[in-house]
Amino acid sequence: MKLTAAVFLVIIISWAANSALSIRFPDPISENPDVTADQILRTAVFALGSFWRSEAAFGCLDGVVRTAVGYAGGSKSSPEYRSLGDHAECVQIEYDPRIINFRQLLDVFWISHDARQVFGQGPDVGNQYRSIIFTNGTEESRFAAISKEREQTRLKNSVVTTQIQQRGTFYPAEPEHQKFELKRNPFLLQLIGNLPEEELERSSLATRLNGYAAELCPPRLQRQIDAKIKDILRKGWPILREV
Ligand code: MHO
Repeated sequence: MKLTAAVFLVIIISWAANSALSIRFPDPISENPDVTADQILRTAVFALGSFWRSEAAFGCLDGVVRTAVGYAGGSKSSPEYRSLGDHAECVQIEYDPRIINFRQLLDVFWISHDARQVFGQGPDVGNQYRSIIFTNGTEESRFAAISKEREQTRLKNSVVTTQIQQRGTFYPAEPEHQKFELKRNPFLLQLIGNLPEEELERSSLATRLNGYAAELCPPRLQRQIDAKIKDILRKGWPILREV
């Protein structure tokens, strides 16, 4: 069952009341990077509207190790949020190809936005919200083209606006845009030990919780994380190490 806002509030209040005197602020967790796994990781980049949401949409998937938001697809060098020129807001996904593949990421790409929308996405208007699949040439371009055709067939009379582009430079966005959904939730941030920015950006746990905070994890995982959080609160040791 999904944790409702009311339940969440009650938990926070009782947690604060019960443990006001006993909260310990643990040292930040340093995740031991798995070097062998890191070597086989692949990277994908997609543009599908506001990068806050895009990052959250991919964060919960099994096999996604970490995500980052940034700018790509344009020509301006050193883009920034307030002056991104002709770039699009993008999410960069590092994934373990033994667990998830590019085609499965494409499936998530299509269901996470409306590729028919011209010059925007949802309420967000502008060229920076356009839909793009970046590929490394090779078979990724073929998979992208096939999936776009499939989407076009599915949507019949509307035009799928998604562009397929060779991947160029990905410019990481400013820290305040990274894991934005998670950062909106100080309770969750504290639950994982208030990691410093660089650790937060590299953390697989933060990547998942960013999706959880936006309620974009598959329902089974949302429930699983709800249960873990409840359990932690019950035990009174407010730290979450993995989900
Ligand atoms: N609708 C969003 C867009 C943010 S975005 C990262 C807003 O609240 O401004 O472009």
